[in-house]
Amino acid sequence: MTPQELSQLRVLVVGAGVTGASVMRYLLANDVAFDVTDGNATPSDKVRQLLNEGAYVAGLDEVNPSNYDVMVLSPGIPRAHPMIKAALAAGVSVIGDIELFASVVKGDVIAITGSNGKSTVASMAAHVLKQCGRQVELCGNIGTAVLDVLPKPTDSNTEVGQHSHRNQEKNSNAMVYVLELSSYQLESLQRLSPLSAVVLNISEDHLDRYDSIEHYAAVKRHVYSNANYLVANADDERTHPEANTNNTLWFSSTNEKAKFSLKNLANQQVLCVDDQAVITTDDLQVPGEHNVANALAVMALLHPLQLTLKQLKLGLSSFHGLEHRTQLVAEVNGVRWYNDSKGTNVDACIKAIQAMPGAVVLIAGGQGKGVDFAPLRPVVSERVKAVVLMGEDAPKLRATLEGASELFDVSSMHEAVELSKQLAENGDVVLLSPACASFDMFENYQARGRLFCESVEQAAA
Ligand code: UMA
Repeated sequence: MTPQELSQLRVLVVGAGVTGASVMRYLLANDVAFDVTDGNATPSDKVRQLLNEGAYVAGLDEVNPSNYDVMVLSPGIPRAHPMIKAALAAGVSVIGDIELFASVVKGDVIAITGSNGKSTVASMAAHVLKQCGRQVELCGNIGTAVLDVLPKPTDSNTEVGQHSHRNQEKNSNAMVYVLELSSYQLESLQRLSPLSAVVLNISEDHLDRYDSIEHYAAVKRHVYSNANYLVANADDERTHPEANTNNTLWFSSTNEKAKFSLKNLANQQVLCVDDQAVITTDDLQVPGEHNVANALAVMALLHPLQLTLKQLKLGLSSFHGLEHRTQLVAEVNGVRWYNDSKGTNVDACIKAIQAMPGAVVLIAGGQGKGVDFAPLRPVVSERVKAVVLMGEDAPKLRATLEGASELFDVSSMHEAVELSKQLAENGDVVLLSPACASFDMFENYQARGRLFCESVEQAAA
């Protein structure tokens, strides 16, 4: 829905967080009138300034859906919310910010979703492109709302309001938008036409919002609709598109027959495109097998942009990983401390433990989002000498892990770090990888990771 179309309609922005504020800025810049609603009783100063002449409806339940034609829904608010259900039943269009972005974006879009690794893959892809001198915007679930990176309507050489990237003459320096998309964002999306799109993997997550893992996977696979190239993980069936066409690009870290695969060449593990070597695993700067799969996914996603093998190698070998993602933060008295605060589900936590170089003292817990922690048990019993538990779902984790390792309970990050310091010996690793969301104790996973790093610094002093 373009700004021109929106300006004829009665618009409500639902949610006034990062997404809502960016939607308001976009509507304001395009002269579209709107109202806003949020669960907060009063608007923040920032929201008040953006509101212009619109109304603020405190509480979603206070909204009368028949007052609106279109609602722009923030991803954290479920479409099953009673007010949204009533709006849908009354024929109101309920769209997300990605839909607004899709209707005006010019340039190539690369869309990335999956349960784990999406921020790493999106950042790695953006890094490789930047190393090649391409203009890149990295946005979406990773933190910068997509509408905030679009050129403003007044910027020269940019006509916002047309949907046309593929038919345009190709310009090697056209903008590439690398989008990290959550399942929540995909729920409210109809017509994004990415150049390439991937579902990296599927594991249990967000089962407080979906009734089954199949339902969650189907929402993720929605990213393939209208994609020019469909990048799929041959090792994970739930990522496979419905039909395998010439435009499906397969990657695999276990099957050498995949187009993008890991091959054993002259006793070296090499990431390849068909039979052409790109980079050895030793030259990747990010640890663990899952990062081999992430790098293969990046190679497949960027394939349509026709980078040279040398460019790919240079980009991949100079990517050092993300903050809060198996990030080595300190080494004190032979103990290495890793921050994996972004490990917000069970699968991410398992991968992080497996990527660690020594016996692990694990700090875990928070909001488990209704998932089953049982898959953690084997790896904890094999690799983890002690688990320090915190947060809302600590009792549930304790019940699952009882007998698999030594278990301890703490009530703050500071306490978790102090106790871990006593438990870890020379050669061990202390890993914060909570397998849970952070919202019970922190503003977000970044705040949790920062407090961990600060506490480690204090403990080391
Ligand atoms: N709100 C309500 N009622 C609700 C839920 C929220 O009124 O039931 C209001 C809150 O008062 C708040 C606003 O809605 O004012 C927050 O909206 P939101 O929860 O949609 O979050 P945003 O601030 O808009 O941030 C969102 C993403 N958050 C979620 O999807 C939960 C951010 O992803 C994303 O970076 C940002 O848009 C920009 O695209 C974060 C996330 O946690 C990292 N994502 C989840 C994940 O990765 O697991 C999906």
